[in-house]
Formats: sequence, C-alpha cells, structure tokens
Amino acid sequence: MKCRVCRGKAVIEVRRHNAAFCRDHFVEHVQRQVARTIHDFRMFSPTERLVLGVSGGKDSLALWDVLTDLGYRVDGVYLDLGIDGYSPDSLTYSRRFAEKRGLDLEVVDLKHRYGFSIPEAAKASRRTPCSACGLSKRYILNQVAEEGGYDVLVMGHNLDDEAATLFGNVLQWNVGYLARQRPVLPASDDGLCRKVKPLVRVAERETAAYAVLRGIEYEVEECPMAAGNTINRYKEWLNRLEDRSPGLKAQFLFGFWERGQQGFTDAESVELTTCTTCGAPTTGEVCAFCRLQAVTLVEVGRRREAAGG
Ligand code: Q46
Ligand code: ZN
Ligand code: ZN
Repeated sequence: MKCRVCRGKAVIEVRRHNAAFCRDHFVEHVQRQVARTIHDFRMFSPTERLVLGVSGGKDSLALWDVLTDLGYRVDGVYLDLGIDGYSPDSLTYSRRFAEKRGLDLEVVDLKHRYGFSIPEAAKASRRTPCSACGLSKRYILNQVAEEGGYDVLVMGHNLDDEAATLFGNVLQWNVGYLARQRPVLPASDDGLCRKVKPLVRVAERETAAYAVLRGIEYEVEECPMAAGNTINRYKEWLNRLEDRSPGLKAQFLFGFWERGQQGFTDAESVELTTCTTCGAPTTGEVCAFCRLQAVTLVEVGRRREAAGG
C-alpha cells in the first residue's frame, strides 16, 4: 500500500476516498478535511472566540490539535460527569493535553455546580444514562459558552456519530430532530450559542489514527454507562454496510444535508420560549435540564435522609 501523495509506505487506507496515506500525508488529509468543513459550512472565522467541549477521548483531543495546528485559538471546557472509573481519567488526559500545549481548559464539576452526577440523574429520572448525560452536556456547554462570551461552541462529533444519530432519527421519524441535526446550528437571541461540528467529514477510526500518529494520549476506555447505548448499535450496523460499500455513511449523511433536510425544516418551525426556572430557551415551560435537576435533587435528598444524614 502506497501513499497517494508521495508514494511512500502508507500507514492507513481510507477506502471511501479510494486512497492510502503515509503518516504525514494522513495528518495533512485530516486537517484538510476539517478546514474544508469549516469553510464550506461557514462555521467560524479566525477572529471569533471558540470554546471546545473536551471529553478526554480521541475525537475532542484530535479536533483540538487540528484546530490549533490550523491556527485557531480554541479554549476547552471539560464537564466532569461524576462517573466513577471514567471521569477522573478523562479529566487527567484532558488536563495533560492542555498543559502540554499551553491551552486553557475550564473544568465544570456537575456535582459541585448543579448538585448531582449523571449516574444519580439517570437513576432518579429513569432515563438512560446517555439520555440524561446528553441533555446535561447540551445545556451546560451552551451555558459555559454564553457566560464566557464565546462566539462559537465547537463539538467533536465525527462522521460516525452524526450518521448513527441520523440513522436513529430516521428509524424513529423524529422529525423535530431531523429538522435540527446540522453541522452548524446558528446562535439565537434567546441564549443559544452557535454550535458547530468540524469533524463531520472524518470517520471515527480516522480520528483514532490521527490521535495515535500525533502522539496524543487519550482515554481509550469506553464510558461504563455506554452499555445498551443505541447509537453504538447503529454505528455497528452502519459499519457493516460501510464495509460492503465504502462511502455509504458519508453519502447518507451529506446527502441528507444536501437534499433531504429542507423538507423537515419547512415542516417544523418550533417556537422557543424561556424556561421559567433558569431562563434558558426551551419549547416548554420548564426546560429539560431544570426538570432533570429537580427530580434528581429530590431523589438525592431522599436517599441521604434514608441513610441517616
Ligand atoms: S459519557 Fe455520557 Fe457518553 Fe457515558 S453516559 Fe453515555 S453519553 S456513554 S459520549
Ligand atoms: Zn505521503
Ligand atoms: Zn431551565
């Protein structure tokens, strides 16, 4: 296998591009994919203030590395979810990465700032951990971006994440989500920061390879609460299809954005109001995060009382 660019020894094959690359040209390839995504979707300009949601995993750290290398100044925010055997290590990897490169990382401790952890929220609300976690991350990262005066909240979702999410939304015909699942969500006057996903053209195995080739140390252990996560199941199915037809995942996702989404957007114009508890934009009276927090704090208090203090 030879590198498409220099004909040297290739270290990775990217079948959907019908190409293989040596180390240096693979790094360049990934960076070019990200630069192209930022440009094509008009995600942000070099003068805007960017904050990246950092998890300590391969995607967010690889993206931080790419953006820094492309010349963007990006701060990071790490959300400590309070998941034993996972959160402390992910924080260590995130801190180490930021320190080595002289980047700013803000750490938000969910338990300390909001009074509960993800395992507690999942138990109290009877949601799956990933559902409680996802809605908490969306809410808190947006809040951090707004409070910090950032122009853009950057997320490390990759091609596999987005294709699997789209697949799930199609299977269940979640038309509201289908209308809103985009690589760029514009800012709104009522408190939503612009949210962008510059990794949507890069597959998961490519972000992992990029991280390894760049010497980035990241959390390789999967979150212990991921068991039963439907998105992971959809990823497996899509990978089987991709194996037979390289490029299918990207076609599915980008074809949707180019040709399929508009119909859903036209049909779904949702009026946002203000959460009566916290003031964040929401479609109901009280936002999903405030409801999750309320039910969890009641349950946490009850357990504490039952345990005698
Ligand atoms: S951290 Fe949270 Fe993931 Fe763990 S609980 Fe699920 S969503 S699996 S990216
Ligand atoms: Zn090469
Ligand atoms: Zn609220």
